[in-house]
Amino acid sequence: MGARCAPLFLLFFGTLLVLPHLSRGATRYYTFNVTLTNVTRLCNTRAIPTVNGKFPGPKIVTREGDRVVVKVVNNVKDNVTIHWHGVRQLRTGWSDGPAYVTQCPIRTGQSYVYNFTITGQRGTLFWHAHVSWMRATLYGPIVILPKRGVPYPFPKPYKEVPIIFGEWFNADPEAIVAQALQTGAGPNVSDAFTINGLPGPLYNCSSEDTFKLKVQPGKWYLLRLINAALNDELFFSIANHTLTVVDVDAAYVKPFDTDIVLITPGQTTNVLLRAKPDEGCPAATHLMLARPYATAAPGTFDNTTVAAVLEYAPPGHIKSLPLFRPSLPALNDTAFAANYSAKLRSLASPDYPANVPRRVDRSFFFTVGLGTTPCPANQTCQGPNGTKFSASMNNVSFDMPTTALLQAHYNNIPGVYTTDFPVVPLEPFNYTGTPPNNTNVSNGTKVVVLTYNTSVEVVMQDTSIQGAESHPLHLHGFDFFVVGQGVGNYDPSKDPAKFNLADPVQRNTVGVPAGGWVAIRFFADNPGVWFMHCHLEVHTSWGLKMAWVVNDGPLPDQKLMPPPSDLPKC
Ligand SMILES: *[C@@H]1O[C@H](CO)[C@@H](O)[C@H](O)[C@H]1NC(C)=O
Ligand SMILES: *[C@@H]1O[C@H](CO)[C@@H](O)[C@H](O)[C@H]1NC(C)=O
Ligand SMILES: *[C@@H]1O[C@H](CO)[C@@H](O)[C@H](O)[C@H]1NC(C)=O
Ligand SMILES: *[C@@H]1O[C@H](CO)[C@@H](O)[C@H](O)[C@H]1NC(C)=O
Ligand SMILES: *[C@@H]1O[C@H](CO)[C@@H](O)[C@H](O)[C@H]1NC(C)=O
Ligand SMILES: *[C@@H]1O[C@H](CO)[C@@H](O)[C@H](O)[C@H]1NC(C)=O
Ligand SMILES: *[C@@H]1O[C@H](CO)[C@@H](O)[C@H](O)[C@H]1NC(C)=O
Ligand SMILES: *[C@@H]1O[C@H](CO)[C@@H](O)[C@H](O)[C@H]1NC(C)=O
Ligand SMILES: *[C@@H]1O[C@H](CO)[C@@H](O)[C@H](O)[C@H]1NC(C)=O
Ligand SMILES: *[C@@H]1O[C@H](CO)[C@@H](O)[C@H](O)[C@H]1NC(C)=O
Ligand SMILES: *[C@@H]1O[C@H](CO)[C@@H](O)[C@H](O)[C@H]1NC(C)=O
Ligand SMILES: *[C@@H]1O[C@H](CO)[C@@H](O)[C@H](O)[C@H]1NC(C)=O
Ligand SMILES: [Cu+2]
Repeated sequence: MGARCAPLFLLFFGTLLVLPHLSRGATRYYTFNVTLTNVTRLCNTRAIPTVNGKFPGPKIVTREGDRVVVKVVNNVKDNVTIHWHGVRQLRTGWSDGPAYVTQCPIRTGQSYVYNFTITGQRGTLFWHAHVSWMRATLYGPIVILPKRGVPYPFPKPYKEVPIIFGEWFNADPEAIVAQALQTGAGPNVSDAFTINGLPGPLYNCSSEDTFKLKVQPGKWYLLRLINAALNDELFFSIANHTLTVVDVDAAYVKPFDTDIVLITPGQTTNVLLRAKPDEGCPAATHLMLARPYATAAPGTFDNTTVAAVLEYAPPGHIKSLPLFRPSLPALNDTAFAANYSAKLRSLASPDYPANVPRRVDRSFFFTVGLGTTPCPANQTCQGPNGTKFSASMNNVSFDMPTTALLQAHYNNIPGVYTTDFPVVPLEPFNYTGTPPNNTNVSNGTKVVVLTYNTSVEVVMQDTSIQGAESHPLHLHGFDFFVVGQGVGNYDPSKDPAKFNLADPVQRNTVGVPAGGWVAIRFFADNPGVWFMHCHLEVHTSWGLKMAWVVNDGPLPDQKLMPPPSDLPKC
């Protein structure tokens, strides 16, 4: 091309084609100052760890293709790390955040710069602390807009609103988990759920603390739902409004309408809400409610209901208007959960293809569930039958190392982990039938090592050893495709024939069905050490976690980056 034509070429392709798809993203800088801040909820004031004094924490707004740089300064007495939940972290595992997996904690008075790009993702994710139960108060939204000039594959919303669910404790969550791990019993449950940090009018002493969403008749709203609760999957519904699900875990889905959303801790769901047109809009206040989906015994989980308010602008006199409440499924409605999950499909369009692994190089079968460990000598324990609660995958309860796994991997430090995580259960049993009489689990710091770009299938099977329960399993460093799910025991001779390899939902957290199984597939195309764990924090604390080590590939852009110079030391 002659020089004469170049400006025209640049103008044409620059504005119309090159900019949206090939332009370098912007860099977004943030400082997260972790400090104690007095917050009052349910008439109870606590000095809680917050980021920049905000609860919930600040929203990160970015675009696909951007770089995000966050300097985290720890000014509380506890150790802190921050995890960018769902961000792929391609080759930047040092910025992933789980304590003792990819980094040592940021200690009091220290700081660490997280530095990563957003690649191939658009929608909603969130950030949260990833050490002990610090994420109880340290969490906030990550909004990922499409690249500049690229539209949503659905009507452009008039406004976008994060709706982040949390769990409020009147006591210090760190003391609660410490006590539970000491006694072996289940931890005290939370005192309220929150929407954008507020418990809403259905609790004692909290009606002032209600999130209100003012909407204009006829307009479209994009609600970015995030479940940042510690220990509970949630049903969510808005009275008299149908929601259209368009995106989960920062990947578009085939839109579908529903009155009720189910969202596990670690999941996000973008829904479109159309405010009623003027004519169809009754003078009324519509409650948005969320409460748990759980099959555990009553008393072992917080079964309360959080409420927020949808009100039409200009506001009427709210108190005198009729108040409509949505109805939610029963707390233990597993059939609803199964039907809802089955509706989620990847968009799988030419612009947003579903790159599902069709062949499988390595296939794994992991049991997930609760068990026990014997009470140490000289102690009395308050878990089942005088034992301590434990939790495991393939009967291995994960022992946290004291050196970060990624550092051990990168620097070839021996003795930190072993590479013998079982590929299948060592002692098969009827996983969803009468539990075996020995419920004791083993322990270790065991990982699975994968060659770069291996295509992986993992079938995760719930166990009924301490009661069948849904476990939201979260994989760091990857999105996976949910190719199958079912009730009872997975049948390797029949079930794979029913797998969906065309448009399975793509996500980073999936509920392993209570008394059932789920099959996921992914390409191990991200070198590093990647945590996989239940996102019910109580189960993670009990050991329901493991890690994948993905080796470098042969090419320069298939290798883990070197560690940053300010990486915290153990
Ligand atoms: C963090 O916040 C505390 C309390 O507001 C303040 O004293 C301190 O200067 C802040 N530090 C940074 C690095 O912003
Ligand atoms: C919280 O409030 C108490 C009582 O007013 C006060 O003593 C304490 O210094 C406050 N803490 C913080 C972190 O602001
Ligand atoms: C973030 O990482 C990029 C790529 O490694 C590097 O060029 C840049 O200097 C880093 N930024 C900061 C603030 O560390
Ligand atoms: C709103 O929903 C409630 C039940 O949740 C129902 O009783 C009421 O009639 C509905 N109102 C309108 C205007 O649809
Ligand atoms: C809710 O929890 C309370 C206290 O933990 C318990 O007494 C009650 O039976 C539970 N309700 C349901 C419907 O499970
Ligand atoms: C759900 O709980 C109710 C009340 O506790 C109980 O009657 C019912 O059998 C449970 N259903 C399932 C499917 O477990
Ligand atoms: C148990 O108690 C005995 C007697 O007090 C003591 O000698 C022993 O060290 C204790 N064992 C443990 C594991 O604490
Ligand atoms: C409880 O533990 C005792 C002693 O180890 C054992 O004999 C008993 O069978 C156990 N009961 C149950 C229900 O597991
Ligand atoms: C497993 O246990 C369930 C429930 O008791 C039973 O229905 C099923 O037949 C058992 N499966 C096998 C393979 O034994
Ligand atoms: C536990 O089960 C095994 C195998 O099913 C059996 O051999 C053993 O006797 C049982 N032990 C107890 C204490 O019931
Ligand atoms: C882990 O297993 C070892 C035996 O391999 C046992 O001595 C130890 O008590 C177990 N630790 C926990 C926390 O269960
Ligand atoms: C914080 O982390 C360091 C490094 O791993 C560890 O030595 C220390 O015990 C931790 N402090 C607390 C309060 O957990
Ligand atoms: Cu779990």
